[in-house]
Amino acid sequence: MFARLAVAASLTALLVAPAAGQEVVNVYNWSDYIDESVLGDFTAETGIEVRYDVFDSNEFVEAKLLAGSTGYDVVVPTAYFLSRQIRAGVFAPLDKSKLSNLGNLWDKITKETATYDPGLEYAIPYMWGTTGLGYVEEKILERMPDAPVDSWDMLFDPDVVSKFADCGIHVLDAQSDVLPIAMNYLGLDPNSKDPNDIRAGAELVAKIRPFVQKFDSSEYINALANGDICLAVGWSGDVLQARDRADEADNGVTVVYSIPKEGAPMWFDMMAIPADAPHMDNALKFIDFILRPEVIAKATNYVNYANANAASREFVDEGVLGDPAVYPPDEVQETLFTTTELPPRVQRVATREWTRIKTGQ
Ligand code: N2P
Repeated sequence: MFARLAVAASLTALLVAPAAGQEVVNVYNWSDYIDESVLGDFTAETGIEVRYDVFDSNEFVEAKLLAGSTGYDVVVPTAYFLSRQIRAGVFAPLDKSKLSNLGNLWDKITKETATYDPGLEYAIPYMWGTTGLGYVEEKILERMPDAPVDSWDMLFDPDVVSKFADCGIHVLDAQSDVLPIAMNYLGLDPNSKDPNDIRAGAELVAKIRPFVQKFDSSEYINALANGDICLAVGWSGDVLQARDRADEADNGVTVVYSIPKEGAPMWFDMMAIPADAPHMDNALKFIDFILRPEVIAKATNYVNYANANAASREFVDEGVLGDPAVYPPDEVQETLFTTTELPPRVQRVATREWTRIKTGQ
């Protein structure tokens, strides 16, 4: 019996572990953020196996990175978090001589990411997007035919949001998105570092807390697609993936993504290499592969997130490239805002407020 178990265990090990001597790269990325065939393509070409893990929270990744020895070779935090992680010494500077495809990047986006990592010294933009509203049209209109779907009133006006509590509302568990959205709605600077502004934003969110079913950053994709919830504060591509899943299921659910007219966050997720990465060279090969126009276009076509690769445009499906929810037109872009990290003292206020909101206190 013992011997049989031991054989079974070693067989399992064979299935998950790479063959002796096989090269690997350990990648840690957001959930629902790649076409998995991209990983297979990389292995087929390089012989390097991709071990791919996913997360759905910057705070969670940051805690791991700060503790060190993650074993990851490539990690994809949001630029807002990345800047302080760079300062904390978490990442290795990129050896640009090994990134032959850098020239494909889109300067419009790298100008934005320069705020967080000037000169792309530590990180390369992977995808970018916005944070807005996802909703199930049928359920919303049934409850409120003139629902202000182009406004954050959907979330912050108690007379409006209360109408949707019964069909299910999820809000991202991401304070660095939700508090600035609330501050912006109040007419405050969404990038304010004033603790009083943070508290005012938190107060607004706390008021609508009773109507929120769950703070969640990944389940809402399927929940929207199945019509299990009717409203979410979500990330652009996630909501659009929900839309596609509902279309495919042909289940009578129409999912729509809206960038509210008052303005919404625009953010950038960046590929970086931990300073203690076990397979530094493979990490650079992986990042350089992702920088190829046809590779990142394949990912964009699958996840409905805009990338930062100008050369990829000719490989991005017309429907995706022309979708204003993926690549917002200029007049919408003007309403978007970016934010930068809070000083530690203010961050502690935000973290405390967020916990208070989530626990309903
Ligand atoms: C992918 C979410 C990525 C957006 N599911 C968060 N920056």
